[in-house]
Amino acid sequence: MGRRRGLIARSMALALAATLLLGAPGLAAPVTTQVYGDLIPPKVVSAMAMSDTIVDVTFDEAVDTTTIVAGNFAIAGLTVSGATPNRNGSGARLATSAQASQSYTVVVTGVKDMAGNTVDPAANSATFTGLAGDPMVSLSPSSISVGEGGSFSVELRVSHVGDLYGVSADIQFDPAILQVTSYAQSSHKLGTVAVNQFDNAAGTLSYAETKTGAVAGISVPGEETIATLYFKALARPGGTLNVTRFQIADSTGAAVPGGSAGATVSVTQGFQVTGTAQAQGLTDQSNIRVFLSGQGGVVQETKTAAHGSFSFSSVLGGDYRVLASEAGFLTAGSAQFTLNSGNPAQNVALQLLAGDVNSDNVIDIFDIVLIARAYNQPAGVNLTLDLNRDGTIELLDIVLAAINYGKSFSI
Ligand SMILES: [Ca+2]
Ligand SMILES: [Ca+2]
Repeated sequence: MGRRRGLIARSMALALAATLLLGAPGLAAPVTTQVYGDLIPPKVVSAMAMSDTIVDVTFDEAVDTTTIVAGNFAIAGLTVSGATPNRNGSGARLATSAQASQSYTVVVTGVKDMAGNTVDPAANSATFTGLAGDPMVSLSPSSISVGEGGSFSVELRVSHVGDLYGVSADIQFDPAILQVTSYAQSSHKLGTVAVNQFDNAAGTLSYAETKTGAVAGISVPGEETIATLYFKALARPGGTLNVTRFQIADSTGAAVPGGSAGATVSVTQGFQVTGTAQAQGLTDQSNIRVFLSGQGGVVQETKTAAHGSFSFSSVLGGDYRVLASEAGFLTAGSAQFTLNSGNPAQNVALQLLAGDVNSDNVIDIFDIVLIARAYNQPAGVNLTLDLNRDGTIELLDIVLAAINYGKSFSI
């Protein structure tokens, strides 16, 4: 490249010198770049799958577009059915048979530069990773269940794009059934959030994110989360989140053709779990952590209010337990119960026994030793050891643990 620029600069300088010597521009001798013609053959710089049936090949200079024909490009394992010039004449866009998610090598023959040099045999190939699927803008999960009044999130994802520079999506929903609870939260995969707005009266949410500057896009052979969208379910039976419009842009500013997929939201009756969780010996029963655990793990978490009261609402039907934990106390758990239309609300009372200061779910000699070693120290040293929260680690704390000696908790 540098050498070619030098040649062109020299030819221009000669033309200028000739003009000065002859004294009249119109009579300048015909000095052309042909004298110092481009002798350097074009090189293949890179290849990249743009979709599961499109591959872009880039050269290091503009090429003769009449040589951009399918027969000049070979990819082992794929059929090249078409080739068209792109990237201002220094690239080719190939139509291929369906790719798999694997490495391919494109070998170029017969492509010439503007001066007629045939592609450099030492630089006539490039490898790329195939894309196994159409470019997509989609919402994930595609199917969501939520209790009436409950909240949920859904991810805006992009998949199967070789050179993802920017993406936008407009999402439509029934505002009587669903409402956006906050702006979309970016995953910062592309960097700059260009649009992030919603209208809960109209039932629309628009999000767009892009990279900035003259840089390549990101390769998304599989699926990437671009943003997380937060909603509340107002009413049964639910509705859909439709992607009404989307655009995928590559780093040349061209649109990447693809598809989109929305999500279905099923809103069911919201069940309720209420109760109390109280830690033995404490006057302040607030801020004890309470967990509602379903078959897949914790589904909601809260903290107790005064007197240890708590509640979970908008809970889906199913089997649950309630667990409560507080530093220095043995975790407490309810028996399993089932929420359904026959049992839409469950009340649970839990008591947390004092003494499990090392949080191993057993109150034993190790806990008592830990308290005894801090005997007469202020609680500021280790609040967990001050079981009755009176400010000092002393006999009453040891006795609380000793009373519960041998008690244990198991999930
Ligand atoms: Ca313990
Ligand atoms: Ca104490």
